[in-house]
Amino acid sequence: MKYKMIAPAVPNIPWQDRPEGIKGAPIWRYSENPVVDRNPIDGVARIFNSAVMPYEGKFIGVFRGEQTNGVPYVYLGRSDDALHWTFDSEKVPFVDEEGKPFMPVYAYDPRLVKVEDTYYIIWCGDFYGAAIGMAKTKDFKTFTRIENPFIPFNRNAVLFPRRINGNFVMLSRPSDSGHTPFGDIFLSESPDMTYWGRHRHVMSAGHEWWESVKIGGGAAPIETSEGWLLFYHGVATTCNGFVYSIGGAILDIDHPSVVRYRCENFILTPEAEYEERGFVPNVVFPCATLHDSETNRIALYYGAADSVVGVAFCNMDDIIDYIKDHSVVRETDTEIGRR
Ligand code: BMA
Repeated sequence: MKYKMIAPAVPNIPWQDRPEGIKGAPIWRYSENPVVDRNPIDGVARIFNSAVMPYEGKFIGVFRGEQTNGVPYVYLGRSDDALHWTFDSEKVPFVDEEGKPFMPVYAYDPRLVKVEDTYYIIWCGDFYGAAIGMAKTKDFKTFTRIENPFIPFNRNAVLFPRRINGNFVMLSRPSDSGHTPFGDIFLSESPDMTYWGRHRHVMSAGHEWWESVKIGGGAAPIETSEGWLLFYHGVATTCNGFVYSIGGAILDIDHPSVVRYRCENFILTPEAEYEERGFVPNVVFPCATLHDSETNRIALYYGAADSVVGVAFCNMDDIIDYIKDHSVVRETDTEIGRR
């Protein structure tokens, strides 16, 4: 292996070898995609943009379930192989610090990140406007809401999997109240998961045409010997609406507001039928990876067409090389991001 992945070994992550004839970025779709299909549970029409994690030798995840009344919520799912999932029929029962029910008005695009001994769920919800909601759990039985980190409007928040320079670190995308036609990725720090500050700009939309409208943090960054490997989403506009693709960047390990490498090409763009066609066509939206530091294998989980969940595989060394070989960084990437 060329580069080091600084993460636990998870030898049972799903995997398929690279097929012949891959063009562009060295990443390939699971041949049995989608792994979660429509109408997965009673009362839920579609599960997509969702995040999974290794847990007790198996896998667990938080899933965006679009209810049949149209309201999105977070549902818990479990799997032995991270490909076949069973879901709780009830929404995740969030409580407040006193243990009383405290359900978000709605919750979508959940991320799931373990920092130290706690699992954090981060979503976009209503805080008198779209903003970031958060909860923590240690046992996936009690889910305690913690303070909303940011005032509206904000979306696409994801935590780094460890403290950096003593603080928790979160990426997010300040936005507006609608289908935001702009947006850069920022970073904020917190000593305690309550107070967030030392905000820094990380990277701008608009570098390349495929990400010309807005970008947003995707999967939790993976710690590597080359820096933090980030899969994010980038949005282009067309005469028929937005197109969501997946991009790749490598952030500085100690100062992650500094972008070391940023791939000028998308890593994955809607091509498969289930990505091009669906409730919202032409969307691939990354929310999590499973990764194994013994083999440097990565399984990337993404929502497809706001309808289903897909998995794509890549080898970390190859994807880092591809990002480096096609890297274009500008001043807004390489500066510390403070004005
Ligand atoms: C964004 C979010 C995502 C969704 C995407 C495409 O604004 O709502 O959940 O996948 O739009 O519809």
